[in-house]
Amino acid sequence: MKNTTMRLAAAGIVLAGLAALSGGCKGKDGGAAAGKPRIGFIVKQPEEPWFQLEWKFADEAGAKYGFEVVKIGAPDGEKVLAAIDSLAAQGAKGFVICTPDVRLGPAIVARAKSHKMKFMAVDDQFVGPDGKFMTDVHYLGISARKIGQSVGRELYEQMKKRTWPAEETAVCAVTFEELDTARERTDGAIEALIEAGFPRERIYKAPQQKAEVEHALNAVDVLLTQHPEVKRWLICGMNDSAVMGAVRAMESRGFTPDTALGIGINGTDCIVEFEKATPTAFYASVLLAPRRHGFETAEMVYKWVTEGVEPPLDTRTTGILIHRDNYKQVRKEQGVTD
Ligand code: FCA
Repeated sequence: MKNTTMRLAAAGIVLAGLAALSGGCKGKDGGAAAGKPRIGFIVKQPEEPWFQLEWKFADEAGAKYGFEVVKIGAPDGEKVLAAIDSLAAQGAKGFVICTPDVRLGPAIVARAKSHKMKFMAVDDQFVGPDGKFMTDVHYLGISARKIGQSVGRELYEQMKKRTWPAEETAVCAVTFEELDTARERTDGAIEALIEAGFPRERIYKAPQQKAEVEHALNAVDVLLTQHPEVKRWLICGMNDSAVMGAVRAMESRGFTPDTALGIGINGTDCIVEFEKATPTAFYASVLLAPRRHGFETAEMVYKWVTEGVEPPLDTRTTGILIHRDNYKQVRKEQGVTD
């Protein structure tokens, strides 16, 4: 796992390097060599299928309007600022960013301003020095609490359908509370479970230190050690990776789809689970709208820098529940086939 993460992080660095290199061949306009306008698309975790899909759909916007998308993986603040400089050097007039840390917001705004660049935040909303959202920064994200609530409701429904006795069952919420969009999702799920009638005292949080499968696995392993009495688990988390980590931790303690049930969010990173010959405890996911997050943000920034059309300040997207039996069909309908 570690090796894969490191290789992928290295790939991010290579991407950033390539982007910087291609800045060397500027055209007369100070922009792209081929005369195509450039838009940057910076993401915090280039190894996540979610972000790869955003890039893919941004490229589709580029193909439609005739601009080039410079894709950069930036897992920390230093790389983010270097990426913005590199984009400016390549003549890009704007970019889309999912920042690795929402508290970098003010630094990103300042750096973009210094290069007179327009930009939008995607997925993770910037937070100012006062701890409040920077609502003056254009943003497209998900309706996090509502999506979380739909996960909670479905977990409860499935528990009833399987006639699992509530007194033998507990909830494992893999949390990442320092990121608002993540906290809203797990809070929403917990809220809906309680509202449906699940006993509050058997809802346990497993805080992950980083939003990665391996960290979710470790956090849940600790929780399982603390609660050997629990016979059945309902699992929620901020995204597919969180729930996949939990499922792996449960499997190694002997839990199966008959005793554990997880629902993710993203609907993009979990496809491997659905493709396994035998069902796993990863029961379902909420498929978000990567096409809107990738295509529309790139399109909006492009129109902003070329036609002066300012994007809406705040756009929220929704999701659709997918599972083994319908994921191919729904993804096709939503235009999310890889
Ligand atoms: C965050 C998460 C991603 C995805 C996105 C919409 O950035 O890290 O996995 O869920 O929100």
